[in-house]
Amino acid sequence: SSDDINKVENYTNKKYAEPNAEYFGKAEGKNIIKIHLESFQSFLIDYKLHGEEVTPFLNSLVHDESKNFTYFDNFFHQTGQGKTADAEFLMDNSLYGLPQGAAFVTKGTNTYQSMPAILDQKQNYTSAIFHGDDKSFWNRNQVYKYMGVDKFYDSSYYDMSEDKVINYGLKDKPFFKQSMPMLKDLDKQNGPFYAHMLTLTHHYNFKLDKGDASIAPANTDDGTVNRYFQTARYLDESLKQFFHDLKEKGLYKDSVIMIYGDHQGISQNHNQAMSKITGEEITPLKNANLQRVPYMIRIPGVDSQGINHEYTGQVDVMPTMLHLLGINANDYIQFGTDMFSEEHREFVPFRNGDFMTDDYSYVQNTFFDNVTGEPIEEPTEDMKEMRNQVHFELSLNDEVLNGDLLRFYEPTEDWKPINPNQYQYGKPDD
Ligand code: GP9
Ligand code: MN
Repeated sequence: SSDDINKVENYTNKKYAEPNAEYFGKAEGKNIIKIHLESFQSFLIDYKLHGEEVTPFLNSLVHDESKNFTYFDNFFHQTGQGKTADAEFLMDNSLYGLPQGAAFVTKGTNTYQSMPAILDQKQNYTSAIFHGDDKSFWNRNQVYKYMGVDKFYDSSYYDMSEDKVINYGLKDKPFFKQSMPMLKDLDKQNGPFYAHMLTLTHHYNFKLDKGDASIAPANTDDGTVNRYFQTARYLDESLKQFFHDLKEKGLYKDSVIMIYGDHQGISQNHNQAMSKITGEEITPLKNANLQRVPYMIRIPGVDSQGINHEYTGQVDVMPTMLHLLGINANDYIQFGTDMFSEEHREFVPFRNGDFMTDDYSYVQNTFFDNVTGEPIEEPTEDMKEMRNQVHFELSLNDEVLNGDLLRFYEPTEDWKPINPNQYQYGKPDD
Protein backbone atom coordinates (compact mmCIF):
# COMPACT_ATOMS: atom_id res chain seq x y z
CA SER A 1 0.00 0.00 0.00
CA SER A 2 1.02 3.64 -0.07
CA ASP A 3 1.88 3.44 3.67
CA ASP A 4 4.46 0.78 2.87
CA ILE A 5 6.10 2.86 0.16
CA ASN A 6 6.17 5.86 2.55
CA LYS A 7 8.23 3.79 4.96
CA VAL A 8 10.67 2.99 2.16
CA GLU A 9 10.79 6.60 1.05
CA ASN A 10 11.59 7.76 4.59
CA TYR A 11 14.53 5.38 4.61
CA THR A 12 15.92 6.29 1.17
CA ASN A 13 15.46 10.00 1.92
CA LYS A 14 17.56 9.63 5.04
CA LYS A 15 20.23 7.66 3.22
CA TYR A 16 20.38 10.04 0.26
CA ALA A 17 23.76 11.69 -0.41
CA GLU A 18 23.81 15.23 -1.81
CA PRO A 19 25.60 15.58 -5.14
CA ASN A 20 29.13 16.88 -5.42
CA ALA A 21 28.96 20.25 -7.19
CA GLU A 22 32.14 19.46 -9.13
CA TYR A 23 30.32 16.60 -10.87
CA PHE A 24 26.63 17.48 -10.88
CA GLY A 25 25.34 17.91 -14.43
CA LYS A 26 28.79 17.56 -16.01
CA ALA A 27 27.67 14.77 -18.34
CA GLU A 28 24.28 16.21 -19.24
CA GLY A 29 23.17 15.30 -22.76
CA LYS A 30 26.23 13.19 -23.53
CA ASN A 31 26.05 9.75 -25.08
CA ILE A 32 26.64 6.99 -22.54
CA ILE A 33 28.35 3.75 -23.51
CA LYS A 34 28.11 1.16 -20.76
CA ILE A 35 30.27 -1.93 -21.15
CA HIS A 36 29.52 -5.13 -19.26
CA LEU A 37 32.54 -7.30 -18.48
CA GLU A 38 31.12 -10.79 -18.09
CA SER A 39 32.37 -12.67 -14.98
CA PHE A 40 35.28 -10.26 -14.55
CA GLN A 41 36.78 -10.00 -11.05
CA SER A 42 39.09 -7.16 -10.06
CA PHE A 43 41.96 -9.45 -9.11
CA LEU A 44 42.62 -9.73 -12.86
CA ILE A 45 43.59 -6.06 -13.02
CA ASP A 46 47.42 -5.88 -13.01
CA TYR A 47 47.61 -9.65 -12.44
CA LYS A 48 50.60 -11.22 -14.17
CA LEU A 49 50.50 -14.78 -15.49
CA HIS A 50 53.74 -16.30 -16.82
CA GLY A 51 55.22 -12.83 -16.35
CA GLU A 52 52.65 -11.27 -18.68
CA GLU A 53 49.79 -8.90 -17.97
CA VAL A 54 46.50 -10.74 -18.54
CA THR A 55 44.50 -7.60 -19.36
CA PRO A 56 46.96 -4.99 -20.67
CA PHE A 57 44.26 -2.83 -22.21
CA LEU A 58 42.09 -2.54 -19.09
CA ASN A 59 45.26 -2.00 -17.05
CA SER A 60 46.13 0.92 -19.30
CA LEU A 61 42.73 2.51 -18.59
CA VAL A 62 43.52 2.25 -14.87
CA HIS A 63 47.06 3.62 -15.05
CA ASP A 64 47.44 5.80 -18.13
CA GLU A 65 46.34 9.26 -16.99
CA SER A 66 45.88 10.50 -20.54
CA LYS A 67 42.96 8.06 -20.93
CA ASN A 68 41.14 9.94 -18.20
CA PHE A 69 39.39 7.01 -16.49
CA THR A 70 38.57 6.92 -12.78
CA TYR A 71 38.89 3.37 -11.45
CA PHE A 72 37.04 2.34 -8.27
CA ASP A 73 39.16 -0.45 -6.81
CA ASN A 74 36.81 -1.13 -3.87
CA PHE A 75 33.70 -1.64 -5.98
CA PHE A 76 31.74 -4.85 -5.33
CA HIS A 77 29.09 -6.80 -7.19
CA GLN A 78 25.93 -7.37 -5.16
CA THR A 79 24.26 -10.06 -7.22
CA GLY A 80 22.50 -13.21 -6.05
CA GLN A 81 21.13 -16.15 -8.01
CA GLY A 82 20.12 -13.83 -10.86
CA LYS A 83 23.80 -13.32 -11.79
CA THR A 84 24.00 -11.15 -14.96
CA ALA A 85 20.33 -10.26 -14.64
CA ASP A 86 20.81 -9.07 -11.05
CA ALA A 87 23.73 -6.88 -12.09
CA GLU A 88 21.63 -5.26 -14.81
CA PHE A 89 18.75 -4.85 -12.39
CA LEU A 90 20.90 -3.27 -9.66
CA MET A 91 22.53 -0.80 -11.99
CA ASP A 92 19.42 0.40 -13.80
CA ASN A 93 17.09 0.56 -10.78
CA SER A 94 19.29 1.00 -7.73
CA LEU A 95 17.31 -1.86 -6.21
CA TYR A 96 18.76 -5.20 -5.11
CA GLY A 97 17.71 -8.49 -6.65
CA LEU A 98 15.91 -11.07 -4.55
CA PRO A 99 17.29 -13.54 -1.98
CA GLN A 100 16.14 -16.37 -4.27
CA GLY A 101 15.72 -16.49 -8.03
CA ALA A 102 16.03 -13.56 -10.43
CA ALA A 103 13.87 -10.45 -10.13
CA PHE A 104 14.16 -10.16 -13.93
CA VAL A 105 12.15 -13.38 -14.16
CA THR A 106 9.85 -13.42 -11.13
CA LYS A 107 9.22 -9.65 -10.98
CA GLY A 108 9.34 -9.06 -14.72
CA THR A 109 6.02 -7.19 -14.85
CA ASN A 110 6.39 -4.95 -11.80
CA THR A 111 6.21 -1.19 -11.99
CA TYR A 112 9.69 0.31 -12.32
CA GLN A 113 11.17 3.77 -12.51
CA SER A 114 14.32 2.73 -14.30
CA MET A 115 17.27 4.60 -15.69
CA PRO A 116 16.31 4.17 -19.40
CA ALA A 117 12.86 5.66 -18.81
CA ILE A 118 14.10 8.50 -16.62
CA LEU A 119 16.74 9.49 -19.17
CA ASP A 120 14.16 9.38 -21.93
CA GLN A 121 11.64 11.51 -20.07
CA LYS A 122 14.12 14.01 -18.66
CA GLN A 123 16.62 14.39 -21.49
CA ASN A 124 15.21 12.63 -24.54
CA TYR A 125 17.72 9.77 -24.45
CA THR A 126 17.26 6.66 -26.59
CA SER A 127 18.28 3.53 -24.69
CA ALA A 128 19.57 0.38 -26.35
CA ILE A 129 20.87 -2.96 -25.14
CA PHE A 130 23.25 -5.04 -27.27
CA HIS A 131 23.65 -8.74 -26.58
CA GLY A 132 24.59 -11.72 -28.76
CA ASP A 133 22.21 -14.20 -27.18
CA ASP A 134 18.51 -14.99 -27.61
CA LYS A 135 16.25 -12.22 -26.37
CA SER A 136 14.34 -14.55 -24.06
CA PHE A 137 17.34 -15.38 -21.85
CA TRP A 138 16.76 -14.07 -18.31
CA ASN A 139 13.34 -12.88 -19.50
CA ARG A 140 15.00 -9.82 -20.99
CA ASN A 141 12.44 -9.41 -23.78
CA GLN A 142 9.74 -8.89 -21.16
CA VAL A 143 11.39 -7.01 -18.29
CA TYR A 144 13.16 -4.53 -20.59
CA LYS A 145 9.73 -3.29 -21.68
CA TYR A 146 8.83 -2.68 -18.05
CA MET A 147 12.08 -0.76 -17.63
CA GLY A 148 11.48 1.40 -20.68
CA VAL A 149 14.37 0.11 -22.81
CA ASP A 150 13.79 1.50 -26.31
CA LYS A 151 15.79 -0.94 -28.41
CA PHE A 152 17.06 -4.43 -27.75
CA TYR A 153 19.57 -5.74 -30.28
CA ASP A 154 19.58 -9.44 -29.45
CA SER A 155 21.12 -12.29 -31.47
CA SER A 156 18.57 -11.87 -34.28
CA TYR A 157 20.42 -8.69 -35.30
CA TYR A 158 23.82 -10.37 -35.53
CA ASP A 159 25.58 -12.76 -37.89
CA MET A 160 25.68 -15.84 -35.69
CA SER A 161 27.61 -18.12 -38.07
CA GLU A 162 29.27 -21.07 -36.41
CA ASP A 163 32.77 -19.63 -36.47
CA LYS A 164 31.55 -16.52 -34.64
CA VAL A 165 29.80 -18.29 -31.79
CA ILE A 166 30.99 -20.10 -28.68
CA ASN A 167 29.44 -21.16 -25.38
CA TYR A 168 26.36 -18.93 -24.75
CA GLY A 169 26.49 -16.97 -27.97
CA LEU A 170 28.32 -14.48 -30.15
CA LYS A 171 32.03 -14.08 -29.42
CA ASP A 172 33.01 -10.68 -28.05
CA LYS A 173 35.15 -9.58 -31.00
CA PRO A 174 32.49 -10.07 -33.71
CA PHE A 175 29.92 -8.78 -31.19
CA PHE A 176 31.60 -5.40 -30.85
CA LYS A 177 32.44 -5.25 -34.58
CA GLN A 178 28.90 -5.96 -35.68
CA SER A 179 27.46 -3.56 -33.10
CA MET A 180 29.17 -0.56 -34.69
CA PRO A 181 26.59 0.10 -37.45
CA MET A 182 23.76 -0.16 -34.88
CA LEU A 183 25.56 2.30 -32.62
CA LYS A 184 26.05 4.62 -35.57
CA ASP A 185 22.28 4.41 -36.26
CA LEU A 186 21.54 5.32 -32.66
CA ASP A 187 23.76 8.32 -33.04
CA LYS A 188 21.56 9.57 -35.89
CA GLN A 189 18.49 9.74 -33.62
CA ASN A 190 17.30 12.92 -32.05
CA GLY A 191 18.86 13.28 -28.63
CA PRO A 192 21.69 11.35 -27.02
CA PHE A 193 21.86 7.58 -26.50
CA TYR A 194 22.36 5.24 -23.55
CA ALA A 195 23.95 2.09 -24.99
CA HIS A 196 24.59 -1.02 -22.95
CA MET A 197 26.99 -3.58 -24.42
CA LEU A 198 26.65 -7.03 -22.79
CA THR A 199 29.66 -9.25 -23.48
CA LEU A 200 29.50 -13.02 -23.21
CA THR A 201 32.67 -14.97 -24.05
CA HIS A 202 34.35 -14.65 -20.63
CA HIS A 203 31.68 -16.88 -19.08
CA TYR A 204 31.88 -20.20 -17.23
CA ASN A 205 33.29 -22.62 -18.35
CA PHE A 206 35.56 -20.22 -20.22
CA LYS A 207 35.75 -22.08 -23.50
CA LEU A 208 37.69 -20.46 -26.30
CA ASP A 209 38.57 -21.53 -29.84
CA LYS A 210 42.27 -22.24 -30.18
CA GLY A 211 42.88 -19.40 -32.59
CA ASP A 212 41.35 -16.91 -30.15
CA ALA A 213 43.75 -17.66 -27.29
CA SER A 214 46.72 -15.33 -26.99
CA ILE A 215 47.98 -16.25 -23.52
CA ALA A 216 48.81 -19.71 -22.20
CA PRO A 217 46.42 -21.12 -19.59
CA ALA A 218 47.37 -21.01 -15.92
CA ASN A 219 48.80 -24.23 -14.56
CA THR A 220 46.75 -25.20 -11.55
CA ASP A 221 44.96 -28.58 -11.39
CA ASP A 222 41.69 -26.84 -12.24
CA GLY A 223 40.85 -26.34 -15.92
CA THR A 224 38.17 -23.73 -15.21
CA VAL A 225 40.60 -21.51 -13.33
CA ASN A 226 43.30 -22.10 -15.94
CA ARG A 227 41.08 -21.04 -18.84
CA TYR A 228 39.66 -18.04 -16.96
CA PHE A 229 42.75 -16.03 -17.84
CA GLN A 230 42.52 -16.85 -21.54
CA THR A 231 38.95 -15.66 -21.97
CA ALA A 232 39.77 -12.58 -19.87
CA ARG A 233 42.57 -11.79 -22.32
CA TYR A 234 40.20 -12.29 -25.25
CA LEU A 235 37.70 -9.88 -23.67
CA ASP A 236 40.49 -7.37 -23.08
CA GLU A 237 41.50 -7.55 -26.76
CA SER A 238 37.90 -7.14 -27.87
CA LEU A 239 37.69 -3.93 -25.82
CA LYS A 240 40.84 -2.57 -27.37
CA GLN A 241 39.32 -3.17 -30.80
CA PHE A 242 36.02 -1.57 -29.73
CA PHE A 243 37.72 1.58 -28.41
CA HIS A 244 39.64 1.85 -31.66
CA ASP A 245 36.42 1.57 -33.68
CA LEU A 246 34.58 4.06 -31.47
CA LYS A 247 37.35 6.59 -32.04
CA GLU A 248 37.34 5.96 -35.77
CA LYS A 249 33.58 6.52 -35.97
CA GLY A 250 33.76 9.67 -33.88
CA LEU A 251 31.80 8.13 -31.01
CA TYR A 252 34.55 8.14 -28.39
CA LYS A 253 35.60 11.67 -27.65
CA ASP A 254 32.39 13.13 -26.31
CA SER A 255 30.84 9.98 -24.79
CA VAL A 256 30.71 8.92 -21.17
CA ILE A 257 32.26 5.46 -21.05
CA MET A 258 31.41 3.23 -18.13
CA ILE A 259 32.85 -0.25 -17.60
CA TYR A 260 31.75 -2.72 -14.93
CA GLY A 261 32.09 -6.37 -13.92
CA ASP A 262 28.83 -8.20 -13.30
CA HIS A 263 29.77 -10.92 -10.76
CA GLN A 264 32.43 -13.46 -9.85
CA GLY A 265 33.51 -15.96 -12.48
CA ILE A 266 35.30 -18.37 -10.16
CA SER A 267 33.01 -19.79 -7.49
CA GLN A 268 34.03 -21.23 -4.14
CA ASN A 269 34.15 -24.69 -5.72
CA HIS A 270 37.51 -23.62 -7.07
CA ASN A 271 39.05 -22.36 -3.82
CA GLN A 272 41.99 -24.70 -3.99
CA ALA A 273 43.17 -23.50 -7.39
CA MET A 274 42.39 -19.90 -6.43
CA SER A 275 44.63 -20.15 -3.39
CA LYS A 276 47.42 -21.14 -5.75
CA ILE A 277 46.65 -18.11 -7.94
CA THR A 278 46.42 -15.60 -5.09
CA GLY A 279 49.07 -17.17 -2.88
CA GLU A 280 46.68 -17.18 0.10
CA GLU A 281 44.20 -19.59 1.59
CA ILE A 282 40.65 -18.65 0.46
CA THR A 283 38.95 -18.06 3.81
CA PRO A 284 35.36 -16.76 3.92
CA LEU A 285 36.78 -13.25 4.41
CA LYS A 286 39.17 -13.61 1.50
CA ASN A 287 36.30 -14.88 -0.63
CA ALA A 288 34.23 -11.82 0.26
CA ASN A 289 37.15 -9.63 -0.78
CA LEU A 290 37.32 -11.48 -4.09
CA GLN A 291 33.80 -10.20 -4.88
CA ARG A 292 35.38 -6.97 -6.10
CA VAL A 293 34.59 -6.27 -9.73
CA PRO A 294 35.88 -3.31 -11.73
CA TYR A 295 34.05 -0.03 -12.11
CA MET A 296 35.66 2.52 -14.40
CA ILE A 297 34.26 5.74 -15.78
CA ARG A 298 35.45 8.42 -18.15
CA ILE A 299 33.55 11.69 -18.25
CA PRO A 300 34.53 13.95 -21.15
CA GLY A 301 35.68 17.35 -19.92
CA VAL A 302 36.11 16.22 -16.31
CA ASP A 303 39.55 15.29 -14.98
CA SER A 304 39.73 11.72 -13.74
CA GLN A 305 40.54 10.90 -10.12
CA GLY A 306 42.89 8.09 -11.07
CA ILE A 307 42.19 5.35 -8.55
CA ASN A 308 39.32 6.03 -6.15
CA HIS A 309 39.33 3.82 -3.03
CA GLU A 310 35.79 4.52 -1.82
CA TYR A 311 33.83 1.37 -0.88
CA THR A 312 31.02 1.17 -3.44
CA GLY A 313 28.71 -1.31 -5.14
CA GLN A 314 26.48 -1.81 -8.14
CA VAL A 315 23.48 -0.31 -6.33
CA ASP A 316 25.37 3.03 -6.22
CA VAL A 317 25.76 3.41 -9.97
CA MET A 318 22.34 4.78 -10.90
CA PRO A 319 22.29 7.72 -8.45
CA THR A 320 25.86 8.50 -9.51
CA MET A 321 24.86 8.61 -13.18
CA LEU A 322 21.70 10.64 -12.54
CA HIS A 323 23.70 13.27 -10.70
CA LEU A 324 26.30 13.37 -13.47
CA LEU A 325 23.43 14.15 -15.84
CA GLY A 326 22.08 16.84 -13.52
CA ILE A 327 19.01 14.84 -12.45
CA ASN A 328 18.06 14.81 -8.77
CA ALA A 329 18.35 11.17 -7.66
CA ASN A 330 16.34 11.85 -4.53
CA ASP A 331 13.14 12.09 -6.56
CA TYR A 332 13.33 8.31 -6.98
CA ILE A 333 13.33 5.33 -4.63
CA GLN A 334 16.96 4.26 -4.66
CA PHE A 335 18.99 2.27 -2.17
CA GLY A 336 22.39 3.35 -3.48
CA THR A 337 24.16 6.68 -3.07
CA ASP A 338 26.25 8.82 -5.44
CA MET A 339 29.82 7.51 -5.54
CA PHE A 340 31.27 10.99 -6.15
CA SER A 341 29.34 12.58 -3.27
CA GLU A 342 31.16 13.70 -0.12
CA GLU A 343 28.31 12.00 1.73
CA HIS A 344 28.47 8.69 -0.12
CA ARG A 345 27.51 5.94 2.38
CA GLU A 346 30.48 3.69 2.67
CA PHE A 347 28.91 0.31 3.28
CA VAL A 348 28.27 -2.32 0.63
CA PRO A 349 25.57 -4.91 1.38
CA PHE A 350 25.77 -8.30 -0.26
CA ARG A 351 22.53 -10.05 -1.10
CA ASN A 352 23.02 -12.57 1.75
CA GLY A 353 23.22 -9.86 4.45
CA ASP A 354 27.01 -9.85 4.71
CA PHE A 355 28.60 -6.46 3.99
CA MET A 356 31.84 -4.56 3.59
CA THR A 357 32.81 -1.15 4.91
CA ASP A 358 36.03 0.84 4.50
CA ASP A 359 37.01 -0.20 8.01
CA TYR A 360 35.60 -3.64 8.78
CA SER A 361 33.71 -6.47 7.10
CA TYR A 362 30.82 -8.65 8.21
CA VAL A 363 31.03 -12.16 6.76
CA GLN A 364 29.23 -15.32 7.92
CA ASN A 365 28.10 -13.84 11.25
CA THR A 366 31.56 -12.51 12.10
CA PHE A 367 33.00 -9.00 12.04
CA PHE A 368 36.56 -8.71 10.72
CA ASP A 369 39.10 -5.92 10.91
CA ASN A 370 40.03 -4.93 7.33
CA VAL A 371 43.65 -4.18 8.20
CA THR A 372 44.57 -7.28 10.21
CA GLY A 373 41.96 -9.66 8.71
CA GLU A 374 41.34 -10.87 12.28
CA PRO A 375 37.85 -11.46 13.74
CA ILE A 376 36.61 -8.68 16.02
CA GLU A 377 35.69 -10.44 19.26
CA GLU A 378 33.67 -7.57 20.67
CA PRO A 379 31.97 -5.58 17.93
CA THR A 380 31.00 -2.02 18.84
CA GLU A 381 27.40 -0.80 19.03
CA ASP A 382 27.99 1.07 15.76
CA MET A 383 28.97 -2.13 14.03
CA LYS A 384 25.89 -3.94 15.29
CA GLU A 385 23.72 -1.02 14.20
CA MET A 386 25.28 -1.16 10.77
CA ARG A 387 24.44 -4.84 10.53
CA ASN A 388 20.84 -4.10 11.50
CA GLN A 389 20.64 -1.31 8.95
CA VAL A 390 21.87 -3.59 6.17
CA HIS A 391 19.26 -6.18 7.07
CA PHE A 392 16.57 -3.52 7.26
CA GLU A 393 17.57 -2.08 3.88
CA LEU A 394 17.43 -5.50 2.22
CA SER A 395 14.06 -6.25 3.78
CA LEU A 396 12.65 -2.92 2.56
CA ASN A 397 13.96 -3.77 -0.89
CA ASP A 398 12.17 -7.10 -0.82
CA GLU A 399 8.95 -5.41 0.27
CA VAL A 400 9.22 -3.10 -2.73
CA LEU A 401 9.64 -6.03 -5.11
CA ASN A 402 7.20 -8.46 -3.53
CA GLY A 403 4.49 -5.83 -3.05
CA ASP A 404 5.16 -4.11 -6.39
CA LEU A 405 5.24 -0.94 -4.32
CA LEU A 406 6.49 1.48 -6.97
CA ARG A 407 2.90 1.35 -8.27
CA PHE A 408 2.12 3.70 -5.41
CA TYR A 409 5.02 6.07 -5.92
CA GLU A 410 5.04 9.16 -8.11
CA PRO A 411 8.62 10.39 -8.51
CA THR A 412 7.84 13.84 -9.92
CA GLU A 413 4.74 15.67 -11.09
CA ASP A 414 5.65 15.20 -14.72
CA TRP A 415 6.51 11.47 -14.41
CA LYS A 416 4.72 9.26 -16.94
CA PRO A 417 4.43 5.61 -15.84
CA ILE A 418 6.24 3.26 -18.21
CA ASN A 419 3.90 1.71 -20.76
CA PRO A 420 5.35 -1.73 -21.66
CA ASN A 421 3.10 -2.04 -24.73
CA GLN A 422 4.98 0.79 -26.34
CA TYR A 423 8.09 -1.37 -26.87
CA GLN A 424 8.69 -4.08 -29.43
CA TYR A 425 11.95 -6.03 -29.81
CA GLY A 426 13.43 -8.35 -32.39
CA LYS A 427 14.05 -7.68 -36.05
CA PRO A 428 10.88 -6.43 -37.77
CA ASP A 429 10.90 -9.44 -40.13
CA ASP A 430 11.15 -11.95 -37.25
C1 GP9 B 1 23.27 -14.90 -20.97
C2 GP9 B 1 24.28 -14.15 -20.21
C3 GP9 B 1 24.87 -14.97 -19.06
O1 GP9 B 1 22.55 -14.16 -21.90
O2 GP9 B 1 23.87 -12.90 -19.85
O3 GP9 B 1 24.21 -14.83 -17.87
P1 GP9 B 1 24.83 -15.37 -16.48
O4 GP9 B 1 24.91 -16.87 -16.58
O5 GP9 B 1 26.18 -14.77 -16.30
O6 GP9 B 1 23.86 -14.91 -15.45
MN1 MN C 1 27.09 -12.92 -16.02
